[in-house]
Amino acid sequence: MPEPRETAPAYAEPMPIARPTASVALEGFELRVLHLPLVSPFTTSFGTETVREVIVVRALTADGEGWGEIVTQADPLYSSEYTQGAWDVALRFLAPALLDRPRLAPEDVAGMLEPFKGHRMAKAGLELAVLDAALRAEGRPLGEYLGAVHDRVPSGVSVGIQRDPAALVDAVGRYLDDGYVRIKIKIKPGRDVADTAAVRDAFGTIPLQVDANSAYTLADAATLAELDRFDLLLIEQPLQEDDLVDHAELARQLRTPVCLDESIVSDKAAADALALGAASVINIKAGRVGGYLEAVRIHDRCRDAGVPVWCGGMLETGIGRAANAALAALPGFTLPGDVSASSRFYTRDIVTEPAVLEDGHVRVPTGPGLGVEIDRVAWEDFTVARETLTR
Ligand code: OSB
Ligand code: MG
Repeated sequence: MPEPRETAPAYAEPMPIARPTASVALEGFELRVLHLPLVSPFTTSFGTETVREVIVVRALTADGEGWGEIVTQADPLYSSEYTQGAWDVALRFLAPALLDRPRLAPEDVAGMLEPFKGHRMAKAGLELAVLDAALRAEGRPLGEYLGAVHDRVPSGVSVGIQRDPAALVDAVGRYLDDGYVRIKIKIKPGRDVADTAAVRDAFGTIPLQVDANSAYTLADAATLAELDRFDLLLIEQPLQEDDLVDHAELARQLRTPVCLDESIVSDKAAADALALGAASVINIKAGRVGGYLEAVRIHDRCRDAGVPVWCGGMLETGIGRAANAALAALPGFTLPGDVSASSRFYTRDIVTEPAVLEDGHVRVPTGPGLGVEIDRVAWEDFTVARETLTR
């Protein structure tokens, strides 16, 4: 008989990281809410953003600092998490739990935060800051730590819903001119078939996919099946977050591969989705699943199962984008991710060398930790709230 549950539930995989870091002596966390203006409004089925509100985490340790990013948005429209909720839970529960110990290793963070339900984006941002601090102290790049096998990754771009299909074609044309190797367009009911047709007709056989951000129900299956004729790479999250069974039913009715984003909140959710046939592709976002270590577990699972994955994005600053590039360089990321250049969203970023597009690719940073340095002036200029907790 198995022992009563003491360490991990039965579905947990062994720690995937080949070589863990040394522990750090955590002394404090500084959290800041930043407001970064977007180069242009970003519209999805759930709303329009003109300013990226984000929480930047600075871990303070005896051996130096580390940086993380909590990728919640201002409103709980993509998922239940939102900035003020993440701010509250991080300051009230998560950071104090981590500060309770004299030393901790990045690999311990998720387990220490597990008693607190949900709030995965908040947990991911704290874990990344601790991980960055530990790796910087060892002079070791995040990509190497996670298991990256490429020094650059192909760059796809997520294009928001535009005024009309003609404006969408203009926007997509500009990104293709920039060199992006894959286009994703956002869709919603009433802005799906015609928008997709316009892009397919204008640009021929480009790698193209659509993202519904859970705007449909199974009753819309006939409309979604009309997208089959456009030879899309995939359709991303057509139904609600908790609709795994309906996604499996929809997948049987579509020729277009179904990819899940919002539904995949953990490695366990990924295992369930694959078992049910709810997804044949998975979008991995570290924030959504509670951190980069959980993201690697999902990558490993999908790779073993022969299921392609790609790296999603949450309009990250240069902090999260650097980490995403490292993650996207793992071998199972066989589809281009939403790892676009900083200039896709920002004229001014908070790192000194924001990611640029080179021949349709983004470089995986090679410096210690995230491999990017914070632009302290920009960080300061964009700050709208700050709080520091110490041991
Ligand atoms: O569904 O992938 C999504 C941005 C915010 C919230 C959800 C999503 C997105 C994107 C942007 O599509 C991807 C990016 O950061 O480049
Ligand atoms: Mg998505």
